[in-house]
Amino acid sequence: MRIIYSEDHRLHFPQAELSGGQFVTPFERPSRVEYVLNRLRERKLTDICAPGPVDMAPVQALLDPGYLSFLETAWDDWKAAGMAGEIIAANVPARGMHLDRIPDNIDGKVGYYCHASETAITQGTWAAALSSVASAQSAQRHVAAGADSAFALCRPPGHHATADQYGGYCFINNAAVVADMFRISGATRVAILDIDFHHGNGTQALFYDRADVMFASLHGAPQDAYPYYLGYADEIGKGAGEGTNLNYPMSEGTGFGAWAQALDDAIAKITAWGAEALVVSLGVDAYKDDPISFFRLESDDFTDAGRRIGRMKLPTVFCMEGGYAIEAVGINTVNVIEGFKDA
Ligand code: SP5
Ligand code: ZN
Repeated sequence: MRIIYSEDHRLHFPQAELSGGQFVTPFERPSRVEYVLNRLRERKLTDICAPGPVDMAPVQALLDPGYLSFLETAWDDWKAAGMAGEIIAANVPARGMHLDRIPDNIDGKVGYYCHASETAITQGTWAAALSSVASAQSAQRHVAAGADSAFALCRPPGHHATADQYGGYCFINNAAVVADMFRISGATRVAILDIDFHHGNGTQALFYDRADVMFASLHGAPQDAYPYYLGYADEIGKGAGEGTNLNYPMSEGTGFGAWAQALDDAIAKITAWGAEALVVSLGVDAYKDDPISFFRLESDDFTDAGRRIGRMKLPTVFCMEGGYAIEAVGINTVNVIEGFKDA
């Protein structure tokens, strides 16, 4: 399987994540990619390439132009305003306030375009986010040109990013851009299967009213897990998109038995719907030792999951999302890929 990643992911490495009222080294850190690459090489998966340049047209077609220009200049604007540290949102438009009037002040803008203040922006964040979506796009082009599958080792991840908000370590929704590119390049129906521990709120929001992209997510129940305010089972899509959004919220301690049942149900529905291409939001934070999650998958379970996904026999692009049990991230991610290949 072709694997695509950019060294420019390193340009995004804030010093701080706001966690439990303290600033800690971000869970989402550059070494995650190293562990995946090392494991890929160990397992002789060595078709590893850098992406071509980012193609902004599909990104601009899907996302809000004001949001993209905010991200592009946020660091310079922040510094020009005399801010000493990294960009952290300290204010958000809350209940009863204007949700549609964008402040001129950079501190106000940051809050407007952010939905989770754990995520900091730093000098290289925009360049890294572009390199991440460039990897996803190269993977999509590889599959659209006839390959069975490709793995975009995206960093930063994407599935929490909406058309106009960042958060949850995500800035540009890589998987969503890939799905939309499959549509643009001729697929009638595209499915996104999100197996990251966290609900893919950004992806859901981007396609909620669309009938051409089905979104299915397995995740920690929103009552107890980030992103908290979305991801309930009764969110089924709206308008033309009614019936094409599938949420599988699960409780603390969920192991592979219940998780795999949800996976099989999602796979059956995607298959019955008639998807022509598949995008997998590949997070491995459902792992039992993940430091910020509460499912109990074992490393071997990821191989099993990959095999189930592979049996769909759809053209497939994997986009890396989360997974923070650092040493195991490589093993678990590559297990999914190997299971998929062996199906
Ligand atoms: C892509 C992805 O997996 N994003 C996840 C974002 C999670 N953000 C909330 C993190 C909450 C961390 N809580 C720390 C608990 C430490 N025991
Ligand atoms: Zn996650």
